Amino acid sequence: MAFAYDDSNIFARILRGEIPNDTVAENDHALAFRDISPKAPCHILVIPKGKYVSFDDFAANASEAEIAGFMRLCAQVCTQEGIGLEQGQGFRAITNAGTHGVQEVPHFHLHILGGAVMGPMIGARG
Ligand code: DGP
Repeated sequence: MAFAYDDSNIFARILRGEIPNDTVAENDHALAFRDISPKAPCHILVIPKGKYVSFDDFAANASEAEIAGFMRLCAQVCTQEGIGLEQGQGFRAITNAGTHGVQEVPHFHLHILGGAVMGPMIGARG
């Protein structure tokens, strides 16, 4: 089954400038902004500018330039926010995919969470 991208998803609308966001960093291939419902003192979402539904879609189909741009922006966010291991105390990076991953927004995004100890990796299922 192909990855079917829905142009009406909320992150597509953010990329089109239709709704505001609190941008922390951007490059040619990716955008990083604060999560509207933060789960940690620092909670940033990093998204590719291209139309990718999920991590597996992005990993399989994005160009090398898009992948490099996305990853470099993640590094920039960690440095800027002071949570990277060069200067800070670390972070957790999570991506949810599909029904079992409990993905809410169908545009690939990496959650970068820091500023406190994150606790157990996952909570109770169900
Ligand atoms: P996920 O479950 O992995 O698909 O997480 C989606 C995240 O997106 C969730 O933590 C809340 C966040 N979110 C949803 N709508 C908006 C929005 O309009 N703006 C921002 N900044 N974040 C949003």
